[in-house]
Amino acid sequence: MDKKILVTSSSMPEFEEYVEMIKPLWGSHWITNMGMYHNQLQEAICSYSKVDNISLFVNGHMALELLIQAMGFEENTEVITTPFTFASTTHAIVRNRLKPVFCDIKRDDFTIDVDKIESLITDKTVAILPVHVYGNVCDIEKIKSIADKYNLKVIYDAAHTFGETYKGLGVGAFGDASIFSFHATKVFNTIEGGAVAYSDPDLGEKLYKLKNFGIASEEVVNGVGANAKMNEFQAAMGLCNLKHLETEIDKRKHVVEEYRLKLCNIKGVRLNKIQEDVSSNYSYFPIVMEGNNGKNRDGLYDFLMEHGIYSRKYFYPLTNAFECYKGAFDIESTPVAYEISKKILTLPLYADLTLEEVDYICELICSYMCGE
Ligand code: T4K
Repeated sequence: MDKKILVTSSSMPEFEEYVEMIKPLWGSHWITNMGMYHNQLQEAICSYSKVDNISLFVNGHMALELLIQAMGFEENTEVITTPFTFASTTHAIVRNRLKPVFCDIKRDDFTIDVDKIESLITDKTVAILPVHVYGNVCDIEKIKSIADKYNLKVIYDAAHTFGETYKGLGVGAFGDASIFSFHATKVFNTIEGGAVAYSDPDLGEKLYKLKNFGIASEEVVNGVGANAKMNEFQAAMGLCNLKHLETEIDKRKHVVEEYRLKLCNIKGVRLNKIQEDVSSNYSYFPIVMEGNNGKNRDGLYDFLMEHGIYSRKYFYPLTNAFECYKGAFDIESTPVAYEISKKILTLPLYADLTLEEVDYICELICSYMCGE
């Protein structure tokens, strides 16, 4: 196959559809600061994701960073989280001058191991920040019962989970708040973008001010806010993409089913667990290279790349092993996450990936695993 296949490819509306959508902006000249499309998208996303309230942001990271800030935790207090995630999760905690305390993950769905949370709680713990990694939903009930018992806040990094439901309820409706990412690489994108889903209206007001310089009114600035507003071009992209999201998710479902069918019997390749209570958005397709005959993740990554297939090692290295945190954390405190980070590979997945392309990738995996 001559074509390069990257790990993903942004979903985009037809060019004309987007152009039609942005045309009125040349009339109004109102292109940012909670404009018409921003407000329309906020409402549309609220209803689509089945949550009480949504606050839009310029990207998922700023949504998370400012959400943590809005919680008003005392400096140097502790937040229990996992290191098997994108840089954003850990950086958002550290940039708020809080201390991440790393909990290990489960082997089967890579989410926080709830049985290991309680032993990490100290009198400095203020919150749990679990990640619904790859769209795999954490053990929500157990996390709630621990948080209730110790009076902790729960903030979900739901960056990968937009559009999913858990037991029929919007996945963003759990915990004190959740963040979604609408980055170009996500199931639903606003080019760059993100949102906080929340239920407490006071939190909504704080978020609004934090993303808009702390401005309360034209003459009153009563908070030290940042600037993290979503602009009208992003929101217009979101409104277009939202119309096609169900179709896009359905196409991704077919891609995932084809992968599962073709890879389920390959010795040494383990697939992501299917969660019965979750309506998946099919955002990522991770495989765990358990190894066979000396075949390993890095070998497969290189082999696929030689054939034009650009898989990714999400999430390697673990965030607690990042160079910028050298000496700050004990990597051995999360042995399962460490092991998985060395074995994980996310395969190409996007709505327009053809089943023939999936078959080709699977044949390559098969030939790598079975070859000498
Ligand atoms: N929490 C979690 C758990 C996250 O995974 C993320 C983001 C966040 C929080 C923060 O949300 P944001 O602030 O990003 O909204 C990508 C994404 O940039 C990032 O959003 C995502 N997680 C992370 C897992 O993946 P990179 O550095 O791997 O992206 P990059 O540029 O290498 O792109 C990967 C592939 O995507 C390319 O090979 C092709 C495709 N692509 C990329 C771009 C930029 C497109 O098709 N179109 C594009 O415009 O981080």
